[in-house]
Amino acid sequence: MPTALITGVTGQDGAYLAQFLLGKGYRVLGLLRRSASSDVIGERLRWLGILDRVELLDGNMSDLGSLIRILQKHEPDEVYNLAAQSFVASSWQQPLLTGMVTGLGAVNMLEAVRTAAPRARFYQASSSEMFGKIQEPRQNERTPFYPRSPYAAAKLYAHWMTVNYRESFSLHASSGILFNHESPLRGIEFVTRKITDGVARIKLGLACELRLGNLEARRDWGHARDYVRAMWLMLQQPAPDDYVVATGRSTSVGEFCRIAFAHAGLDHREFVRVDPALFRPAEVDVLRGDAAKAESVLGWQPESSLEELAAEMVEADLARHRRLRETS
Ligand code: NDP
Ligand code: GDR
Repeated sequence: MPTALITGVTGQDGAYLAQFLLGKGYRVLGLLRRSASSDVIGERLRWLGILDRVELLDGNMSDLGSLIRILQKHEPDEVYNLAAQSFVASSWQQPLLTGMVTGLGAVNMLEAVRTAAPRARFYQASSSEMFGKIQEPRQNERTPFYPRSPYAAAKLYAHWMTVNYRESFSLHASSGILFNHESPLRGIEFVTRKITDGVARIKLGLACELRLGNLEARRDWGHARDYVRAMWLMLQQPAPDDYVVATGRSTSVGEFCRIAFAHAGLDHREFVRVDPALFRPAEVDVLRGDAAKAESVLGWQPESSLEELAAEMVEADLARHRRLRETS
């Protein structure tokens, strides 16, 4: 039975990846940072019904010793580095922490792998945010980067360190440059989930408006369940490499609102208000990925459409708010 270690296992992607790997017969270990709110830890794993099947190990991306000890003890075959301060808007408020966790945290894990498990295959969660102020209308593995936030700059450092450790120490280290991917398990601060949660509240009479920032921003949105499959495929290749993972379809925040509200039989124009306080200091205006390499080398293709994704998210938020209403 192969063993995989996932950092960020309590996040959206970590939960779906754990479910995917368990389905493939892996022993799944997850790095868990200590929290005073232990009652809500593992909520996403519980939602997927796999909390008792993932072995949670105490550690932190900022503590190299904890990472080395975990690798020495468990000798994983695959390490998926998903942990990060991942919210772009917060990275202007906490640029140093973002650099330490999202940037240096990845290097801590690379050092730990190099030291304690050099034969393990390593995956780094790189991001389309690294393209930032885009240099080409469709972004692929050869498109120059132009990060526009402390988060993106930290991810770019982690990305190049992954490439560097691959070239310097012959690690099987791959980097997935993933475009935005969403699901019912998406954090509520991210725009798609904020919208589907808002739709559910408005539909159930719990709210009368939804305040958003830049409705013109365009993103290439896919389903997280499809994207964790691409992570695994990268580590099954004989040689490590970098891959863009995207749908190739770019949609505005305003259009996502239209789709999500329409699913609940509502007209978004009646409820969405633009709040200038929610605009970012520097915006990534548009992203659209070209995943031709992932398609040809990995045989990867997305399965969910944007409409299916929005419908699944709205339904999950409606069900959640109905449950909360019944139990309160
Ligand atoms: P989430 O924000 O949902 O999850 C982040 C995870 O990192 C959580 O498990 C969190 O733990 C953990 N974490 C944060 N700080 C530390 C720390 N100091 N030590 C240990 N663990 C820590 O992110 P996603 O699941 O959406 O994304 C996964 C990865 O992929 C991230 O690196 C993200 O930047 C990247 N990415 C995401 C994309 C997306 O569209 N979702 C696209 C491209 C890249 P806790 O639960 O305790 O907070
Ligand atoms: P992003 O995701 O920054 O692309 O990073 P987010 O959903 O936060 O923003 C997408 C776009 O929507 C605009 N926007 C708003 N965003 C939020 N959060 N809240 C609002 O009210 C709002 N109104 C408009 C934003 O300005 C932006 O243009 C995500 C994260 O998962 C990263 O970790 C990951 O690397 C990238 O996706 C790819």
